Amino acid sequence: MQRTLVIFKPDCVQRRLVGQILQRFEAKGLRIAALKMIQVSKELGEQHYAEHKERPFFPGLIRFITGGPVVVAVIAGPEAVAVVRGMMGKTSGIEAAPGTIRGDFSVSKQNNLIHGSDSPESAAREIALWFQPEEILDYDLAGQDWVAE
Ligand code: PCG
Repeated sequence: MQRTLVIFKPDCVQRRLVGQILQRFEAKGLRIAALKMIQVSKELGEQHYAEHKERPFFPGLIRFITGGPVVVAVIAGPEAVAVVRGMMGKTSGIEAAPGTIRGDFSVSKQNNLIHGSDSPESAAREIALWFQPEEILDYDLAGQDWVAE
């Protein structure tokens, strides 16, 4: 069982797509291990996107991610990082394949609805940044054996 961090970005909340997209992860067979809505501070946004600090789009990205509430989740399951990345599609909604979340709902490189950790190492760093350990729950799901052996 692997964990990944998913952010339902401000555009996702404003467009009322959180439920629909979260449903895709549940239907896939992944599980919600943690979930909350927060207003992202400038400090948290800058920490989360630290690797993009030198990019020209960084100031706009921070304005975007702090521009309204987000829903943030820890999603767990077999190979959860890669599975969620695949379901999200390419960064740009213009390039993302139909059938992926961004391919189905976005036409933007920045306003691409969700973020998912890009590696298990990033997932560990990002989960520790956004959640306290006690906010992440490990629990049994009835019928789990029918989802993943
Ligand atoms: P995410 O959260 O997966 O990782 C970095 C984010 O920066 C990305 O999604 C986009 O929201 C944003 N981003 C990446 N590339 C560009 C770009 O070229 N222009 C703009 N405006 N935003 C970008």
